[in-house]
Amino acid sequence: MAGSDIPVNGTPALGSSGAAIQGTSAPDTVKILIAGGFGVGKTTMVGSVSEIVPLRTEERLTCASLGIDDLQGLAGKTATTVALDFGRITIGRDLVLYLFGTPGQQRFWFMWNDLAIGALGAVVLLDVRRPESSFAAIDFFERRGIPFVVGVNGFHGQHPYTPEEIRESLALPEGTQVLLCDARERESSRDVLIALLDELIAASAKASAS
Ligand SMILES: Nc1nc2c(ncn2[C@@H]2O[C@H](COP(=O)(O)OP(=O)(O)OP(=O)(O)O)[C@@H](O)[C@H]2O)c(=O)[nH]1
Ligand SMILES: [Mg+2]
Repeated sequence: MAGSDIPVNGTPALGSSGAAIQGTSAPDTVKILIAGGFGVGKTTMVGSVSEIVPLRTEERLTCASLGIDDLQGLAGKTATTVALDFGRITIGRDLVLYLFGTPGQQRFWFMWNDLAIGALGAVVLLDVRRPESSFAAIDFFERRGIPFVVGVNGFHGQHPYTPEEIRESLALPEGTQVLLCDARERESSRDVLIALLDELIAASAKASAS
């Protein structure tokens, strides 16, 4: 992990965005999950957008996973997340997002409850070729009332469906944001996070108005 400025007990260390060192107030920090099914590009997204070298907990996929992990369409995949990914991105001068990528394989889903503690929102990433692999993730956040946006990772840069078609086919609640993206591209991943932030701000404004 690229080290010294990793938060301890949820508090950003001095200098994580520079604000504390300059004597101004510390930045706000927000915990975001990057979730979704097996091999949809979660680790790739955290890595593309993080401004620190991300922490990864990946293990090699070996023949022991044959018959357990469905690698259809994932010919180049050699490793899988067994605990979490961790990255960080600073938005503007006073907002730091801590990004936690979840493990995708069903046998590790028990960790999602712990990873979700304190999370304000989530990106549910899906592989446009296998959207069903992220159904459980959508269900997870819907049940807990955690705001989320859907990032559609067009593997090989292909987006055969419009956001509206995807929203309908997933029967997502009205207003759920669906964004076409490329998890390998920093700007594309950042745009998905900004859409989620807009969602969180709107949810917070709605809550204070009621
Ligand atoms: N062509 C292409 N490959 C991608 C894209 N996103 C991810 N990959 C590749 O697909 C494989 C799976 O990506 P990961 O980021 O490991 O997916 P993951 O969701 O973290 O996987 P798990 O942790 O095992 O659930 C890797 O080999 C990536 O390099 C994409 O948009 N296009
Ligand atoms: Mg991963």
